Amino acid sequence: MFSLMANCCNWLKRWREPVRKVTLVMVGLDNAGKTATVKGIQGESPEDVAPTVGFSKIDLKQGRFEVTIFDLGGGKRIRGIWKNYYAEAYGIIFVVDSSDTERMEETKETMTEVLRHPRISGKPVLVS
Ligand SMILES: Nc1nc2c(ncn2[C@@H]2O[C@H](COP(=O)(O)OP(=O)(O)OP(=O)(O)O)[C@@H](O)[C@H]2O)c(=O)[nH]1
Ligand SMILES: [Mg+2]
Repeated sequence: MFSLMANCCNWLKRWREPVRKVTLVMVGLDNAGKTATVKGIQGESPEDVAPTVGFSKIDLKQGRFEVTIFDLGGGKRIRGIWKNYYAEAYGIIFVVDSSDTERMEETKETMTEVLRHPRISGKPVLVS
C-alpha cells in the first residue's frame, strides 16, 4: 500500500513537471555524418543525404523534453555561421568521421576553435 502511494506521488510529481525546452547545436566537418546521425535518431534511413547548405532544424520530443537540434552545414566556407547558434545552445554535439584519418588535424583544429568559443566553454559537449 505504501509503495503504491509512493508510486502515485512520483507519477503526480512527474506529471506536474513542466515541459523543458532544450536546444542542441550539431557541428563537425562536412561529410562527417551529422545529417545522417539526425536521420538515424528520427528512425529514417541515413543513406541518400545531401550536404547541408546553411542549416536544418529538427524538433524532437523525448519524455518531458522538447529538443531542437540545429544541424549545421560543415563545409569550410559555411563554418562561420556556427557561432550565431552558440548563444541559444544548451550544449553541442560534435560529429567526427573516425574513418576520415586524413582530416583528423582539421577536425582537431575545428573542435579546438569551437570549444574555445566563450559562448561554448562550460557547456555540455557530446563527441559522436
Ligand atoms: N555507411 C555509413 N555512411 C554514413 C554514415 N554517416 C554518414 N554516412 C554517409 O556519409 C555521407 C555524408 O553524410 P552527411 O550526414 O551528409 O554529413 P554531414 O556531416 O551532414 O555533412 P555536411 O552537411 O556537408 O556538413 C552521406 O553519404 C552519408 O550517407 C555511417 O555511419 N555509415
Ligand atoms: Mg549535413
